[in-house]
Amino acid sequence: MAEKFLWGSATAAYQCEGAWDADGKGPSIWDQFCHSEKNTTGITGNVSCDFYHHVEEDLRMMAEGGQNTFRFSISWSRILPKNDHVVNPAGLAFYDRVLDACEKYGIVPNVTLIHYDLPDYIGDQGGWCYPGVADEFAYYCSVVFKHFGDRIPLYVTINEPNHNAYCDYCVGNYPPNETNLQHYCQCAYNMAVCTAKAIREFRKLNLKAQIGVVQGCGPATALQDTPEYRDAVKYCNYFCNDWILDPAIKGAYDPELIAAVKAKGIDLSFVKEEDLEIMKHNTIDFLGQNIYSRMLVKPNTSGITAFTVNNAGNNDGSASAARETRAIAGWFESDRDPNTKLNHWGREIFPQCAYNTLMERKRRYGDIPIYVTENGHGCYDVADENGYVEDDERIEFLRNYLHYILKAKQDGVNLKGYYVWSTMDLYSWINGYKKRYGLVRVDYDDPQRKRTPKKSYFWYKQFIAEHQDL
Ligand code: BGP
Repeated sequence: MAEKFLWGSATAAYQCEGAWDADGKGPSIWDQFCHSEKNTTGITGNVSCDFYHHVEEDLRMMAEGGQNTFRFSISWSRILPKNDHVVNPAGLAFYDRVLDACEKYGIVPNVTLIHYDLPDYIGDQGGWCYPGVADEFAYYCSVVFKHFGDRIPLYVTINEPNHNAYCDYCVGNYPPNETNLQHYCQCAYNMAVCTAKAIREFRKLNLKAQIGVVQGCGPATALQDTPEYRDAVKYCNYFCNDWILDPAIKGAYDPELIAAVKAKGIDLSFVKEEDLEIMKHNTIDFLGQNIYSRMLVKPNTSGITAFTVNNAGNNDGSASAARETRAIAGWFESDRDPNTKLNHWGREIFPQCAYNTLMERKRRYGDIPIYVTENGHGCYDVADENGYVEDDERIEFLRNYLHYILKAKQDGVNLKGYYVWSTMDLYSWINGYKKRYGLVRVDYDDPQRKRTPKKSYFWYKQFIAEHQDL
């Protein structure tokens, strides 16, 4: 693999492909959810920005924008549409087309094996809590590894296990829409087993490619340094970070974490010795770290366990406006720094978190290669009559975050690449299409889904040109 620093942008299958039932694809849990009554907005990813039919154009635009890498995900239910292990050749052919375009334009693919969209037949059996999910996932991954091999130099097993498990089983805004801490733990555990079993398949093939996992949130931090605040940080890290990253990177859970989870009343009978043995021998080569915001916590004084998000995009900055919060009785709850801004979806904008996150990963996990696999700003874009967006707000966000990301690299983090979320406008989970992240605007009123590069696209091109010698 080229040792050049990778500069690119990222997408995920359900959010951009569209073509939800084309060429033999089976439904995923997101198709199922978005087509059900549970989806109160009626908005779906059925067509989205129709990447399925814009592969060539989108890859060309990336290359013209100076990008040399593209992060995307494979839809499991395009490859294995039914619960019978029969491969859909048209599914593989689609991703061959994506890889052909990557090769044509000199773009390094960084490919995630699952980005939230489990096949619906796995969902029917209990989804991530189905005890057989890891064997099914390993089978699917082995099909992908054998077919694509070293055409893909960077594989990611699962996108954001923590955030996925959190939204599925704590907030309950993603399918299967539960609020159940027991299932959160079981899901996160099964995801760790999925990663280990997929890596075991991967290693059998002796590929040159590397394999990693992508972590969603950063390390917890607090505004005060007292024993109580330090405990809140520790417990939040158990919950959001260590539970995922320790098995993936160190091959084992911290015994203190296991003790704390048990003491919380979680039944850990789903933990199996043979799984722990597989985890021990099948760890990742690199870490993908998504960076959006800070995990600011304080001691939990309310005694309440509750999780909130803002999917309405109506945060006006007032004290009562909805924001992202999480609280676990006795462990921790979210804190709020009055000196920082929130975006419309109630998420704090705090560029320094990029530095703190990367340095903390280095402190805990040493020199593991790291890619910032997502970093981006969701906002309401306004286009002129030509579809052009002067997204200065996004540019400011990216510039400030990149400042701290590159500072972490200077200070010794083994940083190998960076991806803006997202390549083009696409579906934002539950938030729909108004919350935009793209470097390229997509006109959803146009059946052809016309693309128009935004000001940020040109800014990023220039930034990359100025940062070739890293
Ligand atoms: C990450 C996900 C992405 C993307 C991004 C923005 O957690 O990996 O898929 O959606 O967040 O989040 P949202 O679309 O909810 O604003």
